Amino acid sequence: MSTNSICLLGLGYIGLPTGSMFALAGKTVIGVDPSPRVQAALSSGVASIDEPELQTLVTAAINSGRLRVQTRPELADAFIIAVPTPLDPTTNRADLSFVKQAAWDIVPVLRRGNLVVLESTVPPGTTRDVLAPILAESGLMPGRDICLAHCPERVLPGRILVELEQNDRLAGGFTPACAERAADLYQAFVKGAIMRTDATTAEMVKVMENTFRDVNVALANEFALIAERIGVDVWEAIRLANHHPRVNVLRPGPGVGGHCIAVDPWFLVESAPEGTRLIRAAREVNDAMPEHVVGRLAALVSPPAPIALLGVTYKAEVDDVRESPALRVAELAVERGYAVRLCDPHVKPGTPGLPAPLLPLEQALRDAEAVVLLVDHRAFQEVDVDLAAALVSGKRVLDARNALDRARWQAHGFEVSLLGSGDSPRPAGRRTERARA
Ligand code: SAJ
Repeated sequence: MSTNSICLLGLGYIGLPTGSMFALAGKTVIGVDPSPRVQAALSSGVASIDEPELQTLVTAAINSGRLRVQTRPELADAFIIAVPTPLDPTTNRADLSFVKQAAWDIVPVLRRGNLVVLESTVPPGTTRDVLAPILAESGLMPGRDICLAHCPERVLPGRILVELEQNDRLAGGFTPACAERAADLYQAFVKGAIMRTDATTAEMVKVMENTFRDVNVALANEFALIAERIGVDVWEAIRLANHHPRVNVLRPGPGVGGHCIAVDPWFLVESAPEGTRLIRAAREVNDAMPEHVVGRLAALVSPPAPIALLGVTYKAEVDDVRESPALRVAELAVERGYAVRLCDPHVKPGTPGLPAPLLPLEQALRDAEAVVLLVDHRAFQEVDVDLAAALVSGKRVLDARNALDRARWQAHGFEVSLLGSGDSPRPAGRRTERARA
C-alpha cells in the first residue's frame, strides 16, 4: 500500500527535521504540535530549533507546500509519533504520557490500512504492550487492520540532517509485514540500509546504543578521576592508550547530558532492575561529575567570588540545555554561594531554568576571579585571550573539556587547571610522603 500523506505528531528535535525530509521527498506532511512557541515559529517559517542547515531545510519544505502545521491530527496514510519520553525524576522510569496521549489523539482518525510508527525512544516492549492496546481501541487491530512499527531515530544533534539521510535505520515491526511497510516509507529519504526486525528488538537496540556510549563516557570519567589522584594527565594517557588497535577511550568531561544518553540507560534499568549493575554504576559516575567540577573550582577560589562559567548546553554547538551537566555545575556553584555569571552564545536569552544571569562574554569575564570552561563551543576555543586577560581579575582557569590552548592562556598569566590532570591537590597521605622525600 502506498503512503502519500503523513501526520507527524511532535515537531521537536527529531519530528521537525524528519517531517521536512519527508515533505521534500514528495510526501504531504501534516505536522502536529500543541506548543504555541512551535506553532508561532513555524507559521512564520522559522525553525524552532538551532541545528546546522535546519532552517534551510524547513524553509524549503514549507515553500514546497507539502509541510503544514496544526494542533490536532487529521486523516493520513501514516502517523509518526516523535514526542518526548522524559524520565520521571522520582522513579527514574520512563514517563510515557506523551506517547500515550499521541496514540489516543490518533485513535479517532485511524483508518483501515494506516501505518503507525513510533520514533520516540522507549523501554523495550512499549510498542507491543502500551501502544498497540491503545490503537486497538479504534476497533482496528495492529498487525491485521493497521500496521504498527518502531523506527527509532539515531541521529546526532549537531549532525541531524546528514545522519537522518545517511545512517542505517531500524524498522521494527509489530509483524514482519509491518516492518516491511515502515521500511518502505523511510526509503523515501534514507540512503543508509533499513534493517527489518521486530518492534521490541528495535526498542532494545536503540537503548543499547545510548547505554553503550554512557558506559564508555563513564569509563573515561573514572579514568580522569584516577589520573587526578595519582598525578597523571588523563588526556595524554588516553591519547597513548588509543594507539592500541582495539582501544578507543572516549573523552572525560563535566558529565553526560542531553535528552538521550543521560536518560535512556534508565529504560534498561527499568526493564531489568536486578540485572543492570554496570549500567546503573555508569549513570552514577557520570551524574557525579558536576559535583567533582565544583570541587575542583573550590580548590581555586572560594565563595562568594564572582566566577564565569563558559557554556550552558549539554555539548558543543547545540542550543539544548536538557539534562546539561554544565547547568548542574552552575546550580551547584550558585548553591555554594559563588556569584555565577553564565555565558553561552548558543543559548537564547530568556531560556527558562537558568540559575544565574546569561551574559555576553565580556560582561561574564569582567572582574571574575575564575573562569570555568564547561562546553567546548568553538566560540570559546577561539576566545580572544588578550581580552580575557584584560577583563578577568583572578587569572585562574579550569578547563573541564580540555578544549583551551593551555600554553596561550598561561602565556597571558593564567593558572590553568585541567579536569583529569594530576595538577589538582593530591590526597594528604601522598603529600606527606613527598614532603618526607
Ligand atoms: N560526552 C562526553 N564524552 C564523549 C562523548 C560525549 O562527555 O566522549 C558527553 C557530551 O558532552 C554530552 C553527552 O555525552 O553531554 C551526550 O553527547 P553525545 O554527543 O555522545 O550524544 P547525543 O546525546 O547528542 O546523541 C546520542 C547519539 N547516540 C550515540 O552516539 C550512541 C545519537 O546517535 C542518538 O540518536 C541520540 O543520542 C538520541 O537521540 O538518542
